Amino acid sequence: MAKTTPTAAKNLLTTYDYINPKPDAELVRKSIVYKLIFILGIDPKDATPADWLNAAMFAARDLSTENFLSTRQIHEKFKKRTVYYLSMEFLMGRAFTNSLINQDLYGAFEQAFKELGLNLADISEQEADPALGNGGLGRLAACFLDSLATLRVPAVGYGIRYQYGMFKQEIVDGKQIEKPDLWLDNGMAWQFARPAKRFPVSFGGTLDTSHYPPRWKPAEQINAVAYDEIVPAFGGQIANPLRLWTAHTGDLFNLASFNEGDYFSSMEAQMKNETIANVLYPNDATAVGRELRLKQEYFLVSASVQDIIARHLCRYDSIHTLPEDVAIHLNDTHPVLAIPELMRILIDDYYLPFDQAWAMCQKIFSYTNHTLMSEALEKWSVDMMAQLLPRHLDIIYKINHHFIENVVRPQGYDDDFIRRVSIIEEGEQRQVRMAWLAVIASHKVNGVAKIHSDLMVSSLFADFAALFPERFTNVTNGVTPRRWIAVANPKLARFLDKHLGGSGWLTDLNQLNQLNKLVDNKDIQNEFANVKHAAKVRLAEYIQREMNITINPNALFDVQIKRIHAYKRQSMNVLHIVHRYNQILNNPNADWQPRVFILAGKAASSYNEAKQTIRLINDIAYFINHDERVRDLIKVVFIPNYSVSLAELIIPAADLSEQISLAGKEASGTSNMKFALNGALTIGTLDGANVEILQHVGAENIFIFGNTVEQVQTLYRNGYNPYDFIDNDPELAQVVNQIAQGAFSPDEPHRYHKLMHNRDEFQRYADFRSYVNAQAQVDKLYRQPEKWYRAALVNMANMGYFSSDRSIEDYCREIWRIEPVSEQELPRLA
Ligand code: T68
Repeated sequence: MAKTTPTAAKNLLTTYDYINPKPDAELVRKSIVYKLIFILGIDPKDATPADWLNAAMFAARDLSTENFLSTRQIHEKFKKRTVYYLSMEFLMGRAFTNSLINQDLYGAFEQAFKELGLNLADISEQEADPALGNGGLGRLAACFLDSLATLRVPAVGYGIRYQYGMFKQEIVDGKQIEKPDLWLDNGMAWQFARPAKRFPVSFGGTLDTSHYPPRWKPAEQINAVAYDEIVPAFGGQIANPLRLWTAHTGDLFNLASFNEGDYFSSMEAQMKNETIANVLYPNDATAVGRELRLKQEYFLVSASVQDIIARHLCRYDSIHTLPEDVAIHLNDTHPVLAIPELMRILIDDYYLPFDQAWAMCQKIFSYTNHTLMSEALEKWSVDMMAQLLPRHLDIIYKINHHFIENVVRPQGYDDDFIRRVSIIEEGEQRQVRMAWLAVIASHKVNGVAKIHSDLMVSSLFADFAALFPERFTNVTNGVTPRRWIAVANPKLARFLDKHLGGSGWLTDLNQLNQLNKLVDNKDIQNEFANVKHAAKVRLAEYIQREMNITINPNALFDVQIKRIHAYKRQSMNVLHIVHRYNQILNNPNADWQPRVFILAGKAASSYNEAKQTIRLINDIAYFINHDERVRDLIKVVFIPNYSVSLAELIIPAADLSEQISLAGKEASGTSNMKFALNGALTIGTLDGANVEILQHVGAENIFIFGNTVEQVQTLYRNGYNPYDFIDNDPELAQVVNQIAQGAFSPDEPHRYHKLMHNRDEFQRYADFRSYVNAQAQVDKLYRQPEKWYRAALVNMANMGYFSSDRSIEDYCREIWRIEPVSEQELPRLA
């Protein structure tokens, strides 16, 4: 295409003539109305709020498109080495408000809507929240894209455009019901369809090994078609792409059944393949091993690797320069098939010798591990892979052979060691260990918090750390202050602007440090308390409106929002709530600190224990909220359908952040950072990034409790017995018995028997007493507002380190070796 473009047209974009300088409210209003009429074909007098939103999103998209296209030009002109971030999940959250804030257009749009007799905030609420991810891992990817753009790092995100994202959660009679999430139903104005960007992805068939390289004759083929989402930098001229692939029935007639003239069965097979990108697997932290999931993973990486190579060949005429031009990052093991896919293309299509292709791969790939839990480690059966991806399996065997013979054996390791590090796990059913493949192929492997990276090296990857000690590193996670303060908590943003002398903190979060000087100032404490109170009122109104539950904004808001999982111990939170309830009934006239317990989160649809936990929370909420003896001293609220946009509403309103996973199990956590950044105090274990938050805020400003990793391991080693703890703590025993015997489920007394009397894999009972004691400290501090708000300010002041900008700088320096676009490389504005 490019070759046929006339020279005059080629130069059009470099001049920046169209949109810049920045539009005022009048221009914005005209643009919105224009989009409504001429793009959407809707008469303004008939337009619904959703129509206005779509029109406004088109108008806003226009304003970042020039940056988006010129960024691409800069990258090409200066041949910028680029990082490609491959992830099965991107939890971007709503795009509209974020794009207005990042481009400093919020005021103009607000005014424009005012002139139209509409309210920008209400219109923004119309936007669907694209939930193309499960939880922390997907949201981390979204924070990273924001930071990559803002830091002007040449980067492309690659993911899947699931037609159905994370399911919509409804609560019916206390139970989770899953409904499809129709995020595309109102259109998706923010994405560009790229019908011309398509790559064939093949599956199945046979491998003819009588040639070298062997010939893969696939049985099925489908096209991956791109949609590009603009990721605008904050305040800058840069915008990077997030490229999401959909599956389309191809016009590829080289398949067996077409050749045999069996049109309908061929079409049927193709239609089945179109379902590849239909739905996100809602399994957080559990491997599923389903064929469709393997197909999805291959679909993502095959399209992405082909695209990366095509982009490279636009700039360079040789495939050999790929490692200088390209870094590919694997977000967990889900995209690990990119390794054998790149090998396949280099060997089969470019005729590179195995060793040369392998050396290139080892320069190109890096991998982040997000969990040490064995049930979450991806393994694919050799049989399934042989069926679906015979050439890739063949390459994996060759990689394994090369690794064992050239790396392991020469160092004198024994057969037992070799069995442990082999990519192929032997057993009744042979399995491909994806994490092993990732480690062997990558030049860097990182964990997501210090404690996690240390454990990774001493446990999961200990054998590999002996082989390649320099390969392992840590990059502690971070969160973007643009979304988690500017978008989520505008009042806090104004507060910070005022006391930090401008909005520089938004791109240099260490400036929050200056707050340290102000934490004893009573006026500032009060001002912050007012910001917090306003956020609590806003959340209380939502809860009143949506759930018809009245909560008191003056109570302490105690919040645990995250996926429901046994290791995160929502049920330990429940033990404390019931214990507190008992104490209040025993001693109704004591001076109790009123609390609202707020929980939210989804349970994987096949995870029974997590679903029972949701039901327990709701049963207890119903029971306690209706017990008049408790008055307003405890309220329990389970907010349905947790999402990024709900997090934006809840986090600013939290006083207390519950980060209570069993030590050693939560790789990092990222909501812990968002809460502290919004001035909540943490009650938490020495797990994940809590450990580093403690180091940054100081022990007086955080409530740490529970066993350490070492203590947890000792308990396991000695044969952990939950009754050692239940039988020695009468108050705990009372709580366990109440729940197990139906005090909160009188219609079905045994409903929670199993949940309470299981083997307590995550040692809730061992940590219970220490947790309850820490909760008493929380009450005590909250009753001294000066001390509480001082501590809250100290937390905020010391969160600079937890900006995703810092994480991305670490990745660029230590892992990807990527330079951002410099000031000089930016085009000069007309
Ligand atoms: C999370 N992992 C970690 N996994 O649990 C959390 N898994 O500690 C960490 O802060 C975060 O990653 C970012 O590093 C996940 O969220 C998943 O969502 C997931 C999805 C599919 C399969 C397995």
